[in-house]
Amino acid sequence: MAKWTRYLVPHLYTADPHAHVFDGKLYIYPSHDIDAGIPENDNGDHFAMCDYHVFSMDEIDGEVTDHGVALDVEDIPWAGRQLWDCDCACKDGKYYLYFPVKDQNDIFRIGVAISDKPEGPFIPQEKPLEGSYSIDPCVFRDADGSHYMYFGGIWGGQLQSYRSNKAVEGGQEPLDNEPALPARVVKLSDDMFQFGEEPRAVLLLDENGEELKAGDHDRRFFEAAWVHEYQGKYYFSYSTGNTQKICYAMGDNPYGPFTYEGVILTPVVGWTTHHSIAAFKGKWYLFYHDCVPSGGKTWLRSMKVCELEFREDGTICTIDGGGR
Ligand code: FUB
Repeated sequence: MAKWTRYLVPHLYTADPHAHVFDGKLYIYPSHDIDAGIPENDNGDHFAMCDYHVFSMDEIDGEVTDHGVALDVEDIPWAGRQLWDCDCACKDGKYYLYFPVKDQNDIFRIGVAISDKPEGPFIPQEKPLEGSYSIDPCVFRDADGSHYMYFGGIWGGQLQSYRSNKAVEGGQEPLDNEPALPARVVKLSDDMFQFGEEPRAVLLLDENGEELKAGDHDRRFFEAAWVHEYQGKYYFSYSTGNTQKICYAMGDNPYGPFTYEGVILTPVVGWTTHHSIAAFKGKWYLFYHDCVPSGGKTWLRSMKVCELEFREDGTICTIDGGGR
């Protein structure tokens, strides 16, 4: 187990916690899990979330404030069902909440909602971002002020249904010896409401410079992209899905390619694993979730935090998730 871990919210089930520091305060943007009574399946239908709450903290071990409902699926004009992992970015005093939800044809798209405050409430745009697809947006602000969105997730996240940013009929995962499906990265437009370019593949390379293969379930990308920068290097971290690891790869710029480095978090109790990494008041933290408080119900997760340690060479010390 990690040296110090803390469950953050006892009164709601929360997952996929994406943490950011805005004006010296830590804000967390998680999914809000509910028990919708839908049987578990590989499509993730049982993750039937309907709204988001935003949380904030002045100290990592201090009180966690629940700011209430920040966005409700009922208020998104184009939405159908399933509000999955969201993320927030700040530009010029405005806050942009990016979220995936299935549209009325049951296709995941990524939407954006805006607020003057980091905790919302957020007002959604009339339509999803043009050309968006799949799930799990995370937004990284580079030192020059550009914002990059990383997104994608296979199986229930529908990424296997796209090639070169176009939907393909009957899309499947590649064969085991073919390159794995990549996450996508795209620079956002200056106004933050659209993609500023065509999304590109996030290439994950092995130690020989070869792309990770689809059959390499212990290392290939599945979902839950996150990017942070540390000492001039860009770290792309992600979930391996069915093998339940949070792994990371390192690169020299926000587009990659990224070379696989190792495991940040071993399996947790539950099925999904999803995280974020943020520095707050001089220390680095891993935010993640597990299903211990719900007694192992995979669709009722609880977010938590622990300290993250870097070695001198910039590699990350592995944290024991306590599962499997
Ligand atoms: O919370 C719903 C989905 O489960 C997320 O979008 C995935 O990353 C997984 O955590």
